[in-house]
Amino acid sequence: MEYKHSVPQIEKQILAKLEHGYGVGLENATNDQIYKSVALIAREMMEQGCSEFMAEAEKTKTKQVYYLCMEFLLGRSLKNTLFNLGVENDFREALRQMGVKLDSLYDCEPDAGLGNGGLGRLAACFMDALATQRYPAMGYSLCYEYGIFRQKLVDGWQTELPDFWLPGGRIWMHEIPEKAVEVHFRGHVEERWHNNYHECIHKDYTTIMAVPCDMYIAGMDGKGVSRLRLWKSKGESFDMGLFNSGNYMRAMEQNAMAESITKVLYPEDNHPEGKSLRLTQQYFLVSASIQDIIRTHLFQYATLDNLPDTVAIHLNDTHPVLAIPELMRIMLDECGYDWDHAWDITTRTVAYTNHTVMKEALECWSQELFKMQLPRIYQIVEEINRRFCQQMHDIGVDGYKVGRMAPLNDGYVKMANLAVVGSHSVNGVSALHSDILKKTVFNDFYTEMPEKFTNVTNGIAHRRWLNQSNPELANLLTQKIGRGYIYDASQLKKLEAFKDDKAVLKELAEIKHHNKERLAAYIKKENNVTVDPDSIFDVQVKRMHEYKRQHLNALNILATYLWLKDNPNADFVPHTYIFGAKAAPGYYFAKQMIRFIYKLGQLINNDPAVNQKMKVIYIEDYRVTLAELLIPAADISEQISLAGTEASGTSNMKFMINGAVTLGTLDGANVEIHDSVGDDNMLLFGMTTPEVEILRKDGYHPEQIYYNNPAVHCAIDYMRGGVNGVEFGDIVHSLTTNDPYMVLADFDSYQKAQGRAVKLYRNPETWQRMCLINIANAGRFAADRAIREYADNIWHCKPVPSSTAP
Ligand code: DL6
Repeated sequence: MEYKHSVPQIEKQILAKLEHGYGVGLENATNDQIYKSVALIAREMMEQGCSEFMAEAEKTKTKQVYYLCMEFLLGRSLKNTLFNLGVENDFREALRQMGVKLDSLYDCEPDAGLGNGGLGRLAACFMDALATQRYPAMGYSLCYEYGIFRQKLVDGWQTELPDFWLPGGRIWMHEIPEKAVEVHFRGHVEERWHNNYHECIHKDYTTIMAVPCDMYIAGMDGKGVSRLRLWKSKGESFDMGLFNSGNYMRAMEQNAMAESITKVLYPEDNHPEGKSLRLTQQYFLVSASIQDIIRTHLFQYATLDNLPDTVAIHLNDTHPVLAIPELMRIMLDECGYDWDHAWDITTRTVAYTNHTVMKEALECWSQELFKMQLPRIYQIVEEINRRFCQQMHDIGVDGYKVGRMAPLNDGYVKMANLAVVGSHSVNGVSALHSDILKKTVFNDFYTEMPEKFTNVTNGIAHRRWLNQSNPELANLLTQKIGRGYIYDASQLKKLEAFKDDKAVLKELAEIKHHNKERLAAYIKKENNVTVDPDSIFDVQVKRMHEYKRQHLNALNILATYLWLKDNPNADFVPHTYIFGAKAAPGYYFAKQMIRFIYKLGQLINNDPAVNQKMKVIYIEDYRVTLAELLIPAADISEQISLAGTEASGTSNMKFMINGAVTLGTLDGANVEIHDSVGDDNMLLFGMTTPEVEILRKDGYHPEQIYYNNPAVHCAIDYMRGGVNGVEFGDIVHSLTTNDPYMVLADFDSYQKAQGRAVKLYRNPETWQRMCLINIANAGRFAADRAIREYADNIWHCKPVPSSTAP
């Protein structure tokens, strides 16, 4: 597919879209109309590219990847699309000639915030890597009308506003009503013998229609394009019977209930809501997707016997795990397979990735609720459970262990157990995390079926997070090491040859400074605070969660502030601490953490005794588009979770590739970052995972640290008295009594690492060398590499052959 058009052709296309879509000429068009016209051209290019690519995949019988995930945190699409299709400059020029700035159109696009954080952003990065490497892939998710809420801080307290993104986002979607499928809920199952055949018939169910709305993600140079199919819920049809009998409200209600399924994204990260609507969403996603997959497959092959050889279905976390019983249901009830054959096909087709070891994040559903909502699926899960337990007993596994592994236990459906039982592969998302899974969460399974377990360390779409977000740095890299790294991030390693090149180090410093100026301007506009681009930009952006320990960072800031008040003439390197994070709306403690940081900012930013040296900024409504502004401007990347709690982290990789130095614990993928850059190029601190375990076992007493560490003592006492007029008793109580994430235990080590950072920063050349070494070693954290590992080791699939692929 040729995406290139001449500048006059582009101009003509835009004018045509304006006229046909909005009935306006350029002179009367709003920026929003121009944005939508350009977006539509870009979408149509991808649509065309995608159908050509899929046709090639079909012709060559290339194995297809289906990636099921409740979240795809796409952010904006316009810049990514124009960049990847290699047409950004031509569009920029065409628009310039029309008197329009392309960058101002970028700002018209809302973020597609169809996810909470790392999990959803990973899925989006993977779509890019799949397309770039020409693996035919389809993502499946839900078309939430409201994405992740917009965060508004009211005197530091998070309030949530609805994110109605569709007015600006719908332009990227192609709704295909003729491909809608039915999803059945509730009702009951009748069993009967028919022609010597045991039949299960699901009756009196409620039907919800799933309508596909397709989006596209172009790979680099557009040689592959991934499709993301988002299901929108709709009532079966308007019930005219009810309406005509005067029951207007009931008729309306039924439709509204159906549409509520995909109304809003659940805003919990690492902590699922056990609400029935969430279970409904999960089944709605998997039933529609599995039906769609089977329909497509049967159309091409007319049998499901070869499903595992031609299709890989990937479950991103446990949220879409009902795909396993759904696939079984269709094979048993609709395609006439017997259990053993259907089970063999299912387990060889499905693979599962775990994304968390947090106990509270392992999903369980009450059997009662499950049975009522999904009676036929429940029967199938019961049978999976019965056979699995039988099989384990038969090979002599002890009863307690079988109980712990069972998909049904203690009145609950245990989704992670169902995932492991029904998949051929289970992976964690960093080396450490995969190891922890084997040793703890899935140890019972690991000892019985070790061959299922593997690791794929996460990766990021480096073209978005480096080339598009940090174009100056990308230009420097291209000048020094060529364009190869754009396709093969491991080539970033070539940059290491410049680690002692003073001119290159100086250029790196200048680029960082420009990015810091850009961020400072944003902070001035949004927060009305002036920050100094010559100060250290120390950034922690991610979801607000106790295990991520933003309060460790904040406690150190408070201790530093108190110290500086006592030592006003100290030689202090100016420091700007920047935070951005949303908390789950019902997570009260996390909301208090936000307020603590916000109040700390008010205290420090308004204190003339220190505010030329320290600033604390809370960036409201952190989202993908803001990450693209913040990450390239960071000097220090805060990755300070308690060892053994963060599965991988991916912002750590984004910061690294933008030349920030990681100040972090040996947790998640930080361990591999440390392996890549070594002690000298990372600011390591804190306990290791085994040390955390030992301390827990031996008995952890945070109050002793409070009494013995003067900096901790002063800071906590200050908090007790109130920070800018607000007391934070819950945080103080938590830290000094049980301190579940061992903030105080790691405090001293954290403070020392901060001290080392400042010392190193004082010498610009030393610091820039560290930055350069981080960039040069970030290649292994590309999503392209992660996808190749999934393809080679889990999905066993190959790219669509192409004579022109780079
Ligand atoms: O794997 C993507 C991302 C990891 O980088 C984070 O470390 C991890 O916390 C996150 N996990 C989740 C789990 N959510 N649920 N359930 O978001 O996954």
